[in-house]
Amino acid sequence: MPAQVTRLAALLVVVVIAMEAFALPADVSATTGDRPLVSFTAPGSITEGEPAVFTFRRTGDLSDELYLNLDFYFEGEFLQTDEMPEVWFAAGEAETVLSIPTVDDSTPEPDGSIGVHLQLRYFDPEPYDPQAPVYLQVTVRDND
Ligand SMILES: [Ca+2]
Ligand SMILES: [Ca+2]
Repeated sequence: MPAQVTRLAALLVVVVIAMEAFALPADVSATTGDRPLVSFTAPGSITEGEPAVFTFRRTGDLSDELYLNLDFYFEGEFLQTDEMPEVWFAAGEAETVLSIPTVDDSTPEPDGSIGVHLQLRYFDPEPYDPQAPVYLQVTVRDND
């Protein structure tokens, strides 16, 4: 084998070893510091009468319950109730769902929206980091 090819092969081995040294275990890349990461999803729109379903997921240590810090923004007259429930992960759960019911009335009206802002929580007892996007808005379409 020509000397240049041998040197190139040796260099490639060094590069591969270096890349492995910098590769992060999967569970480290999924957390920021020691706080768990929380993310959520929601449909872009629903029709009045359907629930607006927000699905939250967390990574990291699942052994404790984790309460979420949420802000709500509403536009239009679609809600069954203004009282929004607490949302939390039970111990051992990686996923939890917030389902906000809407009313199928008979009033023609403009489309509205339900927005949820997932806030950071720095401090004990249950700190976590929200993962972008931290604000999701579901359009509520009128059907009258
Ligand atoms: Ca209706
Ligand atoms: Ca309506």
